[in-house]
Amino acid sequence: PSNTGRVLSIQSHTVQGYVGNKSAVFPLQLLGYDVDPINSVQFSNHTGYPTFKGQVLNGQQLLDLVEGLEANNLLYYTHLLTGYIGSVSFLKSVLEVVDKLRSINPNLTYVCDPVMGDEGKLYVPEDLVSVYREKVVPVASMLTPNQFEAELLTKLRIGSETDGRKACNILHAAGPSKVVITSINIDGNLLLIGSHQKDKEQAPEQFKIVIPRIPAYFTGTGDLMTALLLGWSNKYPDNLDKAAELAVSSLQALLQRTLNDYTSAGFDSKSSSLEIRLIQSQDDIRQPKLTFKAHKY
Ligand code: ATP
Ligand code: PLP
Ligand code: PXL
Repeated sequence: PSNTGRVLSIQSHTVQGYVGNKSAVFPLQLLGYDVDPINSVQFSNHTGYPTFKGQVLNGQQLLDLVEGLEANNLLYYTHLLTGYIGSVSFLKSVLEVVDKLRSINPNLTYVCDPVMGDEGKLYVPEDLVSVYREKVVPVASMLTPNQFEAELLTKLRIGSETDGRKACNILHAAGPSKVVITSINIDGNLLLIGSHQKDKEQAPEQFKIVIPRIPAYFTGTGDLMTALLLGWSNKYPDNLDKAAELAVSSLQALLQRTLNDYTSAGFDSKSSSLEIRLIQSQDDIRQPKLTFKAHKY
């Protein structure tokens, strides 16, 4: 339990726009964390645009960077954060990094967003799914799947709140003590379900937050959400519900600002995915107004 920490964040870098490290590093810094980004790719822009150019880091290059840190005794981290990972070989190197970091700090918290797809569509190679399920989930401390990702990891079809809670139970049994399913689509609304298993002998404490769907598509929101959950859950280690209220409140204020800015510029917000107004929302990140309430089950 601490108000701050040192985070190693292995995620995408885009020159323009906010996904991956570009949407996670700044908010964590605003919340008081030292953040060391490793850029798993460097692309001109996110892959939702008509084209993109750039470079991909391979697993050996990741291990080289970590080796350099270790050689100088710079490999002490309180947290590891990972998001979108594009290949099995890179994911396996990440698993080696987890082991290495835990050999130096056995209390390392590994926050994993198992990015695989959304709305029934995979956007990673299919062979990543079983590696996440069998190798990554067991070593994660906190997991933040969306509905589709939770289904892939548990092999459970999630059609209701009850199913969402069951999926969390299955994931706890496999490893992580904290699970947040960041969005379940239930008749037009988004439902976040959080679950904290404080004690292996007891049922997890669970809660939900209902989020009205904003009629637009955003990119980078999942990455921002996981970063905020890391930041706040470390400050409130026994109150995942409070951490989620703060994270959702920040994120929703940012999404409203993003939508308003695009709309007042005369842009049709339904025509493409919107780039989040991250820098402009720094006050909402530092000091969120609690506008969303968690309901305990
Ligand atoms: P990942 O694939 O990274 O796990 P994800 O699918 O969970 O990501 P998003 O679907 O972007 O990520 O959702 C993350 C959070 O963003 C949700 O909890 C929700 O609060 C918010 N969000 C995203 N889009 C909208 C929207 N159109 N309206 C309201 N909230 C949204
Ligand atoms: N679409 C594509 C093509 C992606 O590669 C990704 C990667 O993570 C996403 C969407 C996810 O975006 P988000 O995390 O905002 O859901
Ligand atoms: O937000 C996830 C993400 C991560 N990395 C890259 C992306 C995206 C979403 O489009 O393009 C490179």
